[in-house]
Amino acid sequence: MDVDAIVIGAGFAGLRALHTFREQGQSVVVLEAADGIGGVWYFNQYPGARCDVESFDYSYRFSPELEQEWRWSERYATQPEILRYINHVADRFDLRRDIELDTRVASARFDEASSRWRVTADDGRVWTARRVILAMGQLSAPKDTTYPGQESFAGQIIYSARWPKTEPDFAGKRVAIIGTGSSGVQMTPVIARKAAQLTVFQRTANYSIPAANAPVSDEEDQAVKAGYRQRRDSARNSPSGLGFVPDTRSAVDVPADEREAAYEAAWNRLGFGFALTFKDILLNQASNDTASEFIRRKIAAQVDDPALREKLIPKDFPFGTRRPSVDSGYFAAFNRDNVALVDISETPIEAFTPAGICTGGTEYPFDIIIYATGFDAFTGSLLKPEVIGRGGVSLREKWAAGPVSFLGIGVHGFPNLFIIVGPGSPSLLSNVLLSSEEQIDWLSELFAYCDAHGFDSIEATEQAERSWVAHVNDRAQETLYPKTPSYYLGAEMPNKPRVFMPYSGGVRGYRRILEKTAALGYEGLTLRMTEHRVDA
Ligand code: N01
Repeated sequence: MDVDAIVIGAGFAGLRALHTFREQGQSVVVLEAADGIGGVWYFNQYPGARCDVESFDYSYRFSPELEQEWRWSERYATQPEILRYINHVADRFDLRRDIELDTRVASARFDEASSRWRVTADDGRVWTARRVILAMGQLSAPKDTTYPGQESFAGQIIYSARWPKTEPDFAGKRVAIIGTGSSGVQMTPVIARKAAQLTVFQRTANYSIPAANAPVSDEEDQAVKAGYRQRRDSARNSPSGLGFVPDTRSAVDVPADEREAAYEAAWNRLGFGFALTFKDILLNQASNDTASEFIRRKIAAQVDDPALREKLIPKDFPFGTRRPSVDSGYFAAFNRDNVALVDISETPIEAFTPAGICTGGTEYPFDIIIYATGFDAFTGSLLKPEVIGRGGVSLREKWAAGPVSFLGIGVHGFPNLFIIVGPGSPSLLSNVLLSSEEQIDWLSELFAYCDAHGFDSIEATEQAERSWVAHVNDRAQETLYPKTPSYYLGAEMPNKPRVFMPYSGGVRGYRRILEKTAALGYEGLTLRMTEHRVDA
């Protein structure tokens, strides 16, 4: 089958790309490995899963009618509600007819003679297209963590990002959770209420801010819908796409009592936006210390047992330099009689046994063990299929020392291949849904421009790619992020290049660069037509 554009991935970004490019008159097919749409929101069906960006902001902005129709029930939507929303969008915009489910892409190969991409599924089916859009997500390749002896364990082993369709029955069960990132933090209080006994295996204590979740009242719903355009504009013009604009002062220039009051207000309402209480929390160590110290005190106040409290307080890294969590009762869950913590930084997991897990010479018996150990972030999903560009060079080879791109969107040597919210773009340092819509809107204008001018090839120049990578690195060096090993830097996987991957210059700054690029006739891209080339 030959189409104008093949989109890989039917999550939020892939569906938006399908809708927008189809409206433009392109023929589009979306290839999706799963048997349902929704991407990460389809797979991560663990108990307690919910978004930690507010529902009104973590939703599509492209259709004012959709905005007015949809009624969010809670400030932070649960996974089932988000999946219902995604399915509603697919039906409302008649998207399903162009989505191929159960279709895992094995390879995408650029054919230089025809200037077309040839995409092959793992069952041998083939599609060809002028353009390929990679919309596979940044956190959709789960880490396949294993421990010695795992196959001997007699109970059930579950990976949080491949949650079973049949909900496990936790009643009366002894449950282990390994990992205390956002997934572990979200499921802990919920499973604690259901299971007979829950043991959390923590390697690194993380900062977490209360979600301050609440039902959305009719009054709030009406107020947001009356001013939705302004809300969207505020989000687009805020650093992270969440709508929060920081106090323009340095945290250390503010009198201590005023700073404390500002943190208290942010703690009680802002969730993820806490990091934006002052402009330099992620830029200046002394400012960050004030925020980190405040959060440590808040965590301490939630945990009754002094020894446990000590273990749960993050100590060795500045707040926000690893992705903080947003929780609904995580720390308080450890005050329950049926919840225990094992600090595996002190006593690493040695092995699984038929009965459970062995650490520090002690065997802990379990019926269910849950891995919440995260993902091969940013590049894991993009490098799973074999993507071969000009001259037979693969994306894996090209990115062997870390991902390089122009604007996070295009890669030199890979004409007409475009990445949505990939490394080199604000992606995981932003409201990802907003960032993906921003890029898709920009791409649709680029496609219209090229079609109008007869350009059939779009490719990042080598020089533009080099400059962009340098710029991404320069911006990162202005921040505290590089101080801490995190998945932003590739530290979550052994042998992964240590390169800071997301763009830390903010969604507004990034959008201005996109706009400037377009205004300059897509400077940095080689736009080519069959007979002659135009180097912009
Ligand atoms: O994964 P993580 P996650 N043995 O990488 C530990 C998004 N998200 O699935 O830090 C034992 O954050 C690891 O320890 P350490 C969000 O962007 C969003 O929780 O490597 N432990 C860490 O504690 C989030 O940041 C939402 O020392 C091992 C944990 O497992 C991202 O997804 C909800 C281990 C992994 O934490 C990923 O979150 C959920 C091992 N071998 C997720 N390997 C919402 O929007 C790793 N760990 C709500």
